[in-house]
Amino acid sequence: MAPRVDHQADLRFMREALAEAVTVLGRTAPNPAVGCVIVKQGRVIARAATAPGGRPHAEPQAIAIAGRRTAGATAYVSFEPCAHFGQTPPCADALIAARIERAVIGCLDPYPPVRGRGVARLRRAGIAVDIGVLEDECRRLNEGFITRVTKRRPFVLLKMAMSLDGRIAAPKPGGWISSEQSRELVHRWRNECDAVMAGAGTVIVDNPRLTCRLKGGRDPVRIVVDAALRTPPQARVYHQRSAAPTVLVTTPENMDRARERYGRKVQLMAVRGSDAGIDIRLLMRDLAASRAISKVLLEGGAHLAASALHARVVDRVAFFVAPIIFGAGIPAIEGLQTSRASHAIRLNNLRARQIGPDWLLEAEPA
Ligand code: AOF
Ligand code: ZN
Repeated sequence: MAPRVDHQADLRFMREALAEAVTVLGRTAPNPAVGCVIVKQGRVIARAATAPGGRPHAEPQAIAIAGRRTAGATAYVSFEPCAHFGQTPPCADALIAARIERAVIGCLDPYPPVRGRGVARLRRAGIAVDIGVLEDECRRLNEGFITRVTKRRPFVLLKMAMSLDGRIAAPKPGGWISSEQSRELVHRWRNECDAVMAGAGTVIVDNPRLTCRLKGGRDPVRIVVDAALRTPPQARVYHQRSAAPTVLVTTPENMDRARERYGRKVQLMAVRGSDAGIDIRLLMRDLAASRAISKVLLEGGAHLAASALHARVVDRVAFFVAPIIFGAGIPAIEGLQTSRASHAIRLNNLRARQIGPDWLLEAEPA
């Protein structure tokens, strides 16, 4: 007999599985962040998330916590249980061996050895499977992993803080544009992204640290894109005490000079140039392939933002607009050479929410 389905309960327990996954975001590379909650007779008997470093996966940990009580239980998993023998045996088999009666899955895993096969394996063993509970949230949580697997590059979130008249800096340094609340949200993003990236101009003007200053947070890899080696070696980003490295990206011709100028404290990466400097599409592909970086927080400045938009590697923009007018200074995006509105970069699904005194505008390039 098929188990009784309670949609309200499904939503509630999937939300709990998502909450588990959120706690390990940014810590499970190269694997996705997955949450698993096991429920019996309406009660949660175990919960787990993918371990830091990606293994063990969420499901076997939850099964181990539940022990013998898994027989006849329902497993809520935010991401399709794996079906392949990778570095760990298939989670689908672990659920089958645990005699789970029903599995509720947030979204499918696009990774080719798994895609749809986890579900098929469960169903073949007689487990009732429901797919797509809180699907959008589950996909969004692993948008980094999904983008890396399907597009072979990281998901790129372009974040900028600007005045009401679209400036990201006044002519001279000093003072914040966005509010403390907005800046705290950015630190939450740094905590969850694999890497944070900035261009040479931003490093020169703002001298950012690009670390995560949240309690309990962890630093992303810091990436500075500096084709011409304009950033000063004493810039703060090169002198952080951090578990994560700073990576300086420059052209192959500049590698020797970079080694001399910045020493051993930074990791160097050579990426072939386009006419304007670094080929940003190549850079992104390389970050995904060589470092398993799934999600990049691109924090400007104006030129790097323009080349990322131009190269069509930006997946979402997040613009913090502050109630302040400059009438001078650096525009948010510079160098696209759009000659008329019909040639502009269009975005879909523009939405706004208030963050303290600022507004956060988010949209996806079409
Ligand atoms: C799950 N549960 O918690 C995670 C999964 O190399 P392996 O054996 O660790 O397998 C890696 C793949 O497993 C990864 O690419 C992704 O498709 C999936 N991740 N699967 O059932 C989990 N993190
Ligand atoms: Zn697995």
